[in-house]
Amino acid sequence: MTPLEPAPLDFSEGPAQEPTEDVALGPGAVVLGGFALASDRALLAALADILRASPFRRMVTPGGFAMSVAMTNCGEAGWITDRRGYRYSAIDPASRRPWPAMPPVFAGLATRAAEKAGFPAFIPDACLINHYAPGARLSLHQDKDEQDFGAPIVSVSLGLPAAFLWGGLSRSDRTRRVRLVHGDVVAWGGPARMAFHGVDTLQDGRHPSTGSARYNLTFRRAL
Ligand code: MD3
Ligand code: FE
Repeated sequence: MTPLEPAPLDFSEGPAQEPTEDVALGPGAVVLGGFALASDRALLAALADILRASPFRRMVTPGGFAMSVAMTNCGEAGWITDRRGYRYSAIDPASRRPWPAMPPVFAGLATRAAEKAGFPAFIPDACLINHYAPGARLSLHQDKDEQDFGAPIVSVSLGLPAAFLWGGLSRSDRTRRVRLVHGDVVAWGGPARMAFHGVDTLQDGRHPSTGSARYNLTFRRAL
């Protein structure tokens, strides 16, 4: 091919998106850019199966407000909130059945990401699945409903991009905005485990794999 000739278009294989760089957010927190890209189809197919048994629902906070983010879970334990408080439950209160099992493609990705981030032998027992429609947000909080803060947390972003807010160990510490795109994986542990964090209001958009939605899979050791 002569140098000035355009490359032929070929949609038959290869990534639709180039992975971004890995970035350390600080001690114990790293963004693995595009780490989930190679598994995105398998992750979304497994998610569709989970949703048949335990659909997304907007849970109510102890204060009585419906969250803007819709949630479901898979694994041995699922994070829930209602008027009685925040906690983990082995039973989906909507189906009154156990949460769907954690698909091997979910657990395998979480273990490999944690390993790459320097947290070996991470076996998650809980996966909270968040659904953001445009306008949804998650206000600044700490994840502190788990038994053992020694285990890391792994989060997988799918679909529309979001601005992740990354703070410090006090609520009043200043926050950094970190853009997370489809396929990005973040692992947090050690000194970063109790950091305040949130997700800014999701902007309108369309993603080829998810339409007008962002999904986040959060893998934790809850029990
Ligand atoms: C930083 N979800 O569900 S996990 C949540 O994009 C939640 O939906 C985010 O925060 C989302 O609780 C992604 C990001 C996360 C999780 C745990 C952390 C960030 C963290 C623990 C310490 C520091
Ligand atoms: Fe959180």
